[in-house]
Amino acid sequence: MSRIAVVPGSFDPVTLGHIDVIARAANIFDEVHVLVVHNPDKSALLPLAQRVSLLTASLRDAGLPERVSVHSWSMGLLVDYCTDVGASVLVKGIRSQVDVAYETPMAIMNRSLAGVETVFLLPDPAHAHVSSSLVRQVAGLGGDVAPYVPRVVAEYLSTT
Ligand code: COD
Repeated sequence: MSRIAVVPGSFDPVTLGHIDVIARAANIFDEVHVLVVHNPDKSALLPLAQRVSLLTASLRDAGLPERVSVHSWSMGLLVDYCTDVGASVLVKGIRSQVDVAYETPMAIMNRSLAGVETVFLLPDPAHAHVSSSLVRQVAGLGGDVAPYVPRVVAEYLSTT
């Protein structure tokens, strides 16, 4: 039986930290659905469709296999998406104790709601300080974000 994992996120925008976690997930699971989720707690910089398109181009440029696919979700619980596509695992990246505190209650809730387990992956230390919010801040203040994001994202941000 093929094991499907979902890697969810806001990806606003996708960073090299995200790509690292997605590549690690692809090394473990048969199929990986990278899910761009509308997070009502955050006001997004990029529209959902733009985030999907930058993520798709970034994964292609990173040479990830076709069993890694990009989807979007804005209709309710994350575990409903997992149930719909037959995924039993969510994959999250853990950069710090702050991520642990944020992700732990959600992981327990998702297991309780639908039996979906969460696997936490540790990042490459080279990307552990990178977040979409810092990238947005640096780009907004005119700094160079090229070391932290895929090439297509750096190009996109430099023209907006
Ligand atoms: N290195 C490693 N991992 C990283 C890095 C990095 N540099 N940057 C980000 N990550 C990880 C994050 O820890 C996270 O796991 C993932 O990548 C996505 O990060 P973001 O910032 O794009 O996305 P978030 O944190 O805004 O998450 C959005 C979600 C919708 C996934 C989240 O809010 C969530 O799981 N919501 C649950 C909705 C739900 O169903 N709630 C009810 C039951 S809990």
